[in-house]
Amino acid sequence: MSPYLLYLVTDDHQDIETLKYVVSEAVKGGVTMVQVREKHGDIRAFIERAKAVKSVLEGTGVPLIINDRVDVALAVKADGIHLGQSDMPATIARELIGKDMLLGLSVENEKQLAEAQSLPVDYLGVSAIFATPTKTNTVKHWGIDGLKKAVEASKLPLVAIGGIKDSNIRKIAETGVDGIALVSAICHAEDPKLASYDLRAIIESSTE
Ligand code: TZP
Ligand code: MG
Repeated sequence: MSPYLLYLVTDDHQDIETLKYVVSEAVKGGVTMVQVREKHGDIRAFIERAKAVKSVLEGTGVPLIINDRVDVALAVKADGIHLGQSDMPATIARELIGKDMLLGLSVENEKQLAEAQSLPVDYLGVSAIFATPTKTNTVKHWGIDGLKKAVEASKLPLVAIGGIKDSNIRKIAETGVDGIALVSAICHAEDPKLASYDLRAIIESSTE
């Protein structure tokens, strides 16, 4: 099983208690990786929330990934870091984090996908598959066909993100992508554990 299979990305609008609840339930439901994504608070709040998620993940075997900030990832001793195209360059990040921490990078077009193949990263986030209210400054919507082409073109593992939910996740899984990352389909679900369980079941049944 790919470690990226069902990849929860947290919602920075949820308070810390909700954040812990969602992560805890999502892990019980079968998410395989968790990224703490903070776009609004300051660094202190980011560290506090990352530590809270880390304590929830302790002993579960589910890796903790930090979005954007290498300093926060190092400060909380996370398992990895996920960078965007305007964050610290991947080569510099790799020097700082060492060879063992996971490093992910978002690619927003074919040129970035091609360039990323020679970077010292572990996986690529294909952003965004569909338009989504969760992130409105997306550059391109790859769609299913674009994602299929990306899977063919990439030797690095790919994680699809953006607008993925129960009604379209099967089609995404069928492209051969290594993982699927979601915010609202899990964070805003009435029952994040059940949502995670159901989403994972769809992925696993479409890749058998
Ligand atoms: N990067 C590209 S789209 C996105 C991120 C962080 C948001 C995905 O959120 P949702 O709610 O799963 O569409
Ligand atoms: Mg980012």
